Amino acid sequence: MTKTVLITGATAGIGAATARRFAREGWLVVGTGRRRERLDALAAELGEAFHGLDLDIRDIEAIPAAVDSLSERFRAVDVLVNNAGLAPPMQPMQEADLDASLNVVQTNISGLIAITRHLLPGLIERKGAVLNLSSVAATYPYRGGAVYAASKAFVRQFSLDLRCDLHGTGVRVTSIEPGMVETDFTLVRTGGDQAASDALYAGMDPMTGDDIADTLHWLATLPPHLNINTIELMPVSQSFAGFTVAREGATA
Ligand code: 8X3
Repeated sequence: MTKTVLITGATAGIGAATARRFAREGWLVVGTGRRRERLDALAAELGEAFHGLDLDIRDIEAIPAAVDSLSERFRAVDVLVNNAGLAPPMQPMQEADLDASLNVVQTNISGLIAITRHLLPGLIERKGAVLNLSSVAATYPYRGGAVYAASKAFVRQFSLDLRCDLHGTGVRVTSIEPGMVETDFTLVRTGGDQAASDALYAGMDPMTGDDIADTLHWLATLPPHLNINTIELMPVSQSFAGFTVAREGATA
């Protein structure tokens, strides 16, 4: 039987790659996003398998009506991919813009909770799966990442606790925790500075949206008795920097 995946934030990056991957494998794909022209472009590319749903995930009151407006063909969601998310410009908290910080909370946390809550009864009925995009930032702190990293730590812990709530239902939940992936994500994080974004990836070999889409498809098609709780991925060229010490008399 044909299965249905709903992917939030499907208009770019990991979300768009995931929409392509699932459509290619014969799934019905609902992709949510704010940019209608990008949803239309995906629909033109993927054809009847794809339905673009206008939704700003921060608008939590609009979520139930938007999801319930899906036609019968697309309404029976088997797998929810909570991908919509963003990072504010990398700034230490003492200099960060408060609105940009709260925007992250509304998108990465409130929106994710609201759409998950709305879809859970159907996911339980179909013994489906919730695949949540967290980040290595959930585990490894770095300067300028406080709100973003904390939001991703929320996603990781939410995923683990959701497993407890869903115990016995057959619904699977995974926290997917990637490191550096080359997408528009970094362009948002650098405040739209293409040169700064390019510099982050210069001379390394980052993961791609397709790498993460492959992982998501693999998770969605595992045998039903198997749950991957968390999965952490990094490009080989990214690793860990360790602790730092502030010394008297030093400037940084
Ligand atoms: C972002 C991960 O490594 O690019 O989620 O900061 S990293």
